[in-house]
Amino acid sequence: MNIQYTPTTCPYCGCGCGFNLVSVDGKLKGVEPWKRNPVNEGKLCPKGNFSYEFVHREDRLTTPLIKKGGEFVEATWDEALDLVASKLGEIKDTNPEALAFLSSARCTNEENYLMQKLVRAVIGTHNIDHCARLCHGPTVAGLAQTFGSGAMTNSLESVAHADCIFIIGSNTLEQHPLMWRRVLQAKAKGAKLIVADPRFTPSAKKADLYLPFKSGTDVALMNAMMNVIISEGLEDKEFIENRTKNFEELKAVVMKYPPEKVADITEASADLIKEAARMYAKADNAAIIYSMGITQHTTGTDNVMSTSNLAMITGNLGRPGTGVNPLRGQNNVQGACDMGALPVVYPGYQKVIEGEMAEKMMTAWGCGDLTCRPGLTVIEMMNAADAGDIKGMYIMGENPMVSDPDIKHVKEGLESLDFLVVQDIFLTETAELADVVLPATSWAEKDGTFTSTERRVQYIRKAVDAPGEARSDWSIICDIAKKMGSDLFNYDSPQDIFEEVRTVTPQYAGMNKERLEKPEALHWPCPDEEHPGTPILWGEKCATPDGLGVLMPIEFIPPAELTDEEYPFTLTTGRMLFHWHTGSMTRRSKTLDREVPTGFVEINTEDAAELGIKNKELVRVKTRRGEIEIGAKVTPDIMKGIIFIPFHFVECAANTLTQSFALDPAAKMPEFKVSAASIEKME
Ligand SMILES: Nc1nc2c(c(=O)[nH]1)N[C@H]1C(S)=C(S)[C@@H](COP(=O)(O)OP(=O)(O)OC[C@H]3O[C@@H](n4cnc5c(=O)[nH]c(N)nc54)[C@H](O)[C@@H]3O)O[C@H]1N2
Ligand SMILES: Nc1nc2c(c(=O)[nH]1)N[C@H]1C(S)=C(S)[C@@H](COP(=O)(O)OP(=O)(O)OC[C@H]3O[C@@H](n4cnc5c(=O)[nH]c(N)nc54)[C@H](O)[C@@H]3O)O[C@H]1N2
Ligand code: SF4
Ligand SMILES: [Mo]
Repeated sequence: MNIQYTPTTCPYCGCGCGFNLVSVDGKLKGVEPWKRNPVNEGKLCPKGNFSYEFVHREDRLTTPLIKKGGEFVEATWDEALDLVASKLGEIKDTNPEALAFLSSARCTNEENYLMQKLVRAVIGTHNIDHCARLCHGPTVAGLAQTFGSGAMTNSLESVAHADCIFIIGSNTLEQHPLMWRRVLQAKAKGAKLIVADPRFTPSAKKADLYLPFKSGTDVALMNAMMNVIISEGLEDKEFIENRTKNFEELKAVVMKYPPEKVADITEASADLIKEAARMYAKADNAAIIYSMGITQHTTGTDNVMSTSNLAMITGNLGRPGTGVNPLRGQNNVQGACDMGALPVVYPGYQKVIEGEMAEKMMTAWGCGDLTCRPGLTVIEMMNAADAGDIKGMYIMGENPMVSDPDIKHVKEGLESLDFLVVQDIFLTETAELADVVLPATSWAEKDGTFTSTERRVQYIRKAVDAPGEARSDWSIICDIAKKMGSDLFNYDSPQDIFEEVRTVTPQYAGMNKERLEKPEALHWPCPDEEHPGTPILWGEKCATPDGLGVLMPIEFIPPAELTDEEYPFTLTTGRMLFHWHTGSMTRRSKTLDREVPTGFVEINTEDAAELGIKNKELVRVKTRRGEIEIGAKVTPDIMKGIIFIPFHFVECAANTLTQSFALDPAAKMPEFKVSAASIEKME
């Protein structure tokens, strides 16, 4: 019997926990703690614990598939790759801008790097994006304006040193469990916890102050908190004077938002707003944690900038236990952004519109002309597909048929393409629509790096062989590039690719193999091999041209779709502990699936009583996009007038109901957190 322990990084959330995968005779049997890992110190949440369960599933994709006469037929790699290369080549020769690519926050840095290099240097467009668009796009756009760069300012461990933690729009306990452990460590040392959320979530239940408020009113709420802070002289005058600009402009706006007035907009109590403001402002070190409740709005970027306003006027930046901490979601969404799997930036956030950057990348890659025209974002790609402007799409490791807003519209878009390639580990709802399906290896079957929410770059390591003929994403991309005539994709290993990443990504330049192999790993920016890495950002100055933090005066703008007589409820959507997004992995994990086998709609007890809806009864939820049938979960833990549906379950898909017509102007984010809906009993 051959037993092996392979130290690796969790494939689920951005906390980036480390553990050992245990294999016996080449098959995964379980996970064992990796106690010296500084992120999680041997602890794991259920998803990490059972992360091995989907790997050896019978229904893994094991061979390439080509659709012939409406049916999938097994193909050899040569047949499949020749077809992909020739179809992409055909469309490219007519118009490279008619091709669009979705890269993947589930894949490694090396794979994302190669995908954007293929798109830019071989295809000749910047039409590449990924799920960050539907996630922390507003964080990248918003914090770039206020701090000069958009990433979590502090490390996870740093939060354990806070005296007050303000969580807004994050259900940290369920969605970032090993970050939540740091919150509990701070609480054990006496820190006060404030949670603002329309739902009385498991995280909110542990709060010293729970502040319920209506979805889509975050700017008003935070303006009111700043109104109280400034009116009561609780602001940090020295920090404002020395480290920021625009205070008077900000003050003029927030003075228009007294808590009593904001109580009407937000349905939050004015007294609680005042109490929360005082608690946050009076703490020596106060940290803000936020996630999708802040970003998934047409005002996502505004919401993000409000969090940084709040931190800066109270001087809560650049020290342990402070900062603005957007919790990045997917295991490698930070890395996919860092690698430039975005339509506006090369690796390291270097802008594609700047001619100088194009020159730099042309020299580094040794390729021909690179365009300076920014590419399309996720939602724009789907709209362009529907309009016939995008003819071919390549989707690696995403499942938009469940995760994108307004699924009916997504389906129309994907079906009107001339050619669709999907590269995944399972035959997902999206893969079913493809012309060619390419079987990829999972995280347990390959090497590479992931970058976690705290900008920590960590290795994943191959523990077992891939099933059948499945191949790693990086080697598939290399072969397609070669078949399209490129000689810029000659790599022997992920490490080989990473060495190139370091040369073009300034934040990663100092990360050599020897340094990354230590369990401490490294936080970017790490500009050279002597640099220790940067767990805490903006200690002395921000990354803005003059080093000052920019306070942004922001007026409240209501959500795009408001309730009316026909659709009187505000529908908000999100996630739960045991499931991951479109369920492709967690619903194939028997232990996790047993916990929560299908979806539900949360409705407040009083609302349910008025409509005569009983717990667990099947109800119909409708919006202007469509309707679903789903079981009711009657609970006092959600505000009146709000309903909540987790988006993991295709049979009652929340995204049948959400809308994509209105986007955040800066980040192109749809409004996943607010739709006008009706809910009724079934006849
Ligand atoms: N178990 C599990 N963990 C995950 C994931 C998963 O699928 N499953 N996904 C990962 C990913 S990619 C991400 S991005 C993160 C997301 O992590 P979170 O953002 O924590 O998750 P969500 O459930 O989308 O939303 C968070 C909270 O926002 C609240 N909310 C709803 N509307 C509003 C609003 O208008 N304002 C405010 N302030 N709050 C509102 C919801 O009630 C919810 O409690 O989780 C990551 N971790
Ligand atoms: N209504 C609503 N919709 C939402 C959200 C919401 O809160 N509400 N949240 C949004 C957010 S924040 C996010 S991040 C998105 C997530 O949306 P997606 O990224 O589409 O969701 P996943 O289910 O994580 O899809 C990842 C796919 O990658 C595959 N995969 C896993 N590992 C590998 C690999 O190594 N290689 C390859 N090639 N494939 C692999 C999986 O099988 C799966 O099909 O959903 C968004 N959609
Ligand atoms: S907290 Fe996140 S990274 Fe850690 S085990 Fe759970 S899912 Fe994995
Ligand atoms: Mo996300």
